[in-house]
Amino acid sequence: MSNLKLAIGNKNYSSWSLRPWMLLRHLGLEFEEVLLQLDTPQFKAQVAQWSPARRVPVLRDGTLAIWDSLAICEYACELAGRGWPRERAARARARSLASEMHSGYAALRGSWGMNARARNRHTAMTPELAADVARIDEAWSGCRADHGAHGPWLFGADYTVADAMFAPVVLRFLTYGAQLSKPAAAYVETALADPVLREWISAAEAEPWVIPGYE
Ligand SMILES: N[C@@H](CCC(=O)N[C@@H](CS)C(=O)NCC(=O)O)C(=O)O
Repeated sequence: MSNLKLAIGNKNYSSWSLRPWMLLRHLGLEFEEVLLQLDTPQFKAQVAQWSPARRVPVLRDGTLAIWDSLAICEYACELAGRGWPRERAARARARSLASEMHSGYAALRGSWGMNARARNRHTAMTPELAADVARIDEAWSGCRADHGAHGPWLFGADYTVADAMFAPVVLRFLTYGAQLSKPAAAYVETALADPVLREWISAAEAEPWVIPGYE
């Protein structure tokens, strides 16, 4: 029996939670999911019992707490013995992309917040936002050009941390109608057809909570 428990935020809004959730599911690691409702009076007290950083996501493995999405992804890869590309150069590239996503794309995050159930939202395009979208398009297209012959994901046949880190971006592009190149648009199609991501979206659609500040 698994000792893993993953604390997440609302599935509609918590982009950071989606990332390790996707990876754990794709790696076939069993875990108990605990949803802490964001923006509620009880959230701060609840999350403090899970993580010193007081944010979700947090993974508990018995008494061990692992917080921050990328650290959780790394831990999951250690448990599963996979999750990064097998080949060293591809692995380095996947780590670079995952880190770039984790630390960058401020304009994208600021303008196009994840809202898994929202469609046909429109915002003014700024040069910074356009640059973030173009950079992600370039990154995805490059991966698909180099690894597409081996399978549908960024690094071919296997779902990796890089795919998980970009999962919320796929949802943002859907919500806000990003204009993408053919290879990048095809990657969005692949990611949206993934039954694991579909399960998350369905759960987000079923959530009764609306946080006006995130809408
Ligand atoms: N760098 C962190 C970011 C985590 C984060 O900002 N989580 C948000 C929800 S998506 C949160 O817990 N917000 C609650 C708060 O700030 O009180 C990660 O990668 O996990």
